[in-house]
Amino acid sequence: MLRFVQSFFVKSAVEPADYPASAYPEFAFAGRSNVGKSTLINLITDHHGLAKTSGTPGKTRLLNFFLIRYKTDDSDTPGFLQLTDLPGYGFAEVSQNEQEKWRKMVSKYVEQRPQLKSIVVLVDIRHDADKKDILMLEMLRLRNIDHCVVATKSDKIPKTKIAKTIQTLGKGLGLKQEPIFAVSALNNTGFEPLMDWIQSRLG
Ligand SMILES: Nc1nc2c(ncn2[C@@H]2O[C@H](COP(=O)(O)OP(=O)(O)OP(=O)(O)O)[C@@H](O)[C@H]2O)c(=O)[nH]1
Ligand SMILES: [Mg+2]
Repeated sequence: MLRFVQSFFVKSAVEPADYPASAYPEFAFAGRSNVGKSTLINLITDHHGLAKTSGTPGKTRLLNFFLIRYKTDDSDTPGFLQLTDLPGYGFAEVSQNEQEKWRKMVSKYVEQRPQLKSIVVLVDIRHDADKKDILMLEMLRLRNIDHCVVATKSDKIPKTKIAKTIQTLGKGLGLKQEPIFAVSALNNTGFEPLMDWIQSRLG
């Protein structure tokens, strides 16, 4: 099993020139604002308050880079990777201009970050497949960027409905090979398959 044993906030950035230099594989978290990206980062790093979270959509407006020291059961030697908390998309009160800024920030990141290994796209388990998420996933497929989907807030629906719901959601999102995992930060459940998936991406 993959375990994150230490985590540090490195910096926030908008422009590629300001991204932190890093030789480590990087995993980014994308999704609608308020879906739970920052909460997920805090949970898998077991580091409360590492990424700032909020009930108000639009908390994360910059790219936030985190450095992680990890261990796996297979090796005594620790390894390093980076996580990136991407600004959320799709909240209502945002101007056209802000949306364009967001689009540029994220497309520059995926184009100009060679360390980027994979993107975890978060969706809310309670909602049907959303246009903005579908567009995000299409962009990743077109650019050949490895990715998976995490359905957050699974505590909000009955346990017995989780499997069926993510299956339907995956279809609606047009997923083919890509896996979809259900997680709950509230109950701290469902994270193991995601951690296994990340581990499988570490060379
Ligand atoms: N019930 C429940 N609430 C959650 C879960 N994950 C996140 N939340 C709540 O959802 C809200 C938004 O979480 P954030 O992690 O700040 O969301 P975000 O995706 O980082 O949002 P932006 O920074 O605006 O893009 C917070 O109030 C969290 O406590 C979950 O699994 N279950
Ligand atoms: Mg956030």
